[in-house]
Amino acid sequence: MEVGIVGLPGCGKTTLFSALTGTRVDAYTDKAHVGVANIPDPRLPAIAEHITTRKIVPATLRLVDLPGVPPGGEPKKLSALLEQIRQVDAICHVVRAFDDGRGADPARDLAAMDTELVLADLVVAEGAADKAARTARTGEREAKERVATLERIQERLGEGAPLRSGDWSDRDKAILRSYGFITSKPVLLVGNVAEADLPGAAVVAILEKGGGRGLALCAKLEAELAELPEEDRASMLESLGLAEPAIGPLARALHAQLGLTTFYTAGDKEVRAWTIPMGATAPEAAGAIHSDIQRGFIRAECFAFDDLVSLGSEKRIREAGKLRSEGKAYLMQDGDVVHFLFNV
Ligand SMILES: Nc1nc2c(ncn2[C@@H]2O[C@H](COP(=O)(O)OP(=O)(O)O)[C@@H](O)[C@H]2O)c(=O)[nH]1
Ligand SMILES: [Mg+2]
Repeated sequence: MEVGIVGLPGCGKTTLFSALTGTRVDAYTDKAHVGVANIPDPRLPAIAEHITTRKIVPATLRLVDLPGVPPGGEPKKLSALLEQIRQVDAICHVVRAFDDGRGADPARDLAAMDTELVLADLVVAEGAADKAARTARTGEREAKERVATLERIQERLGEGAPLRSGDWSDRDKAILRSYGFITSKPVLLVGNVAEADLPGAAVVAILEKGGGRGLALCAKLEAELAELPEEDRASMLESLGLAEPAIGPLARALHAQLGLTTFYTAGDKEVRAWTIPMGATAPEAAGAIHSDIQRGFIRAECFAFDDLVSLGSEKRIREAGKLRSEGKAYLMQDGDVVHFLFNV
């Protein structure tokens, strides 16, 4: 899963990327930066309280800090950017809501960037519609349906509306996916507010006006937080009235939009969180760890995180009959703690 950070130049993408991934990057290049952010998860230390372990390993989020292109900027740079956005699974759309000396107009900036993305999809939709219309003339049923859907897609885009909103059937959605439209990707709208404007509810309301999910943060503050030693972070957060660094709500919102869930492995070597699609089977979850474990899957020994907390140890879980042995068809549940048995 890869999340692209998208937004106009100067909105704070690189600042946010550095803060979330803990990498230092030269803020003023127009190359994409790729990095990994650790997803904080209170269930990890809670598991380690009951299962003695040497190391805690959080799940991660892959982030790509994409270059910003000004509206009406160089077409070559814009098409290179659009190509990169097509590769990511979800978009984190950063909108400047702090005054950088030019004032701030998050609604305008959001619309400006969205317009570029809508236009890019419109070009793809037009090409696809022409092609589908030619195939439909040969009487192919599937192509006729495609033409009808592509007409509706063009209509929406023509009105300037992104494809993620709108009433699409499962068939339509399959067609949308097959063309990799940018505006049908899951998106999180991130308002980058001044520290004084935190928690930023007003900006979130502005961003969510056109539909979609919003979140406010202050990238500069997040960067400062990331530089602080762990033990000083809590007091700084508290003094700002914040419950946690922005990576928490950001990762949770992206997971919800991408339909992702978390399971755990726990042993004396490490307690670790893993990210999988909701509804993944036990062998698919095993594949998130290693393809060999998926291929050689025998069964999964598994219990619920909540049972570990209420019963207090693996031994008591076993005694209470809460340790389950699950086969290939088992659908993973959020918070499962799993030990996979496999052949190589
Ligand atoms: N006041 C303030 N300045 C910020 C914030 N985030 C970024 N900046 C500044 O805005 C400028 C552009 O930031 P940068 O992260 O390079 O933006 P990018 O072009 O979107 O990658 C830099 O001078 C940052 O220090 C913020 O939350 N508050
Ligand atoms: Mg940048």
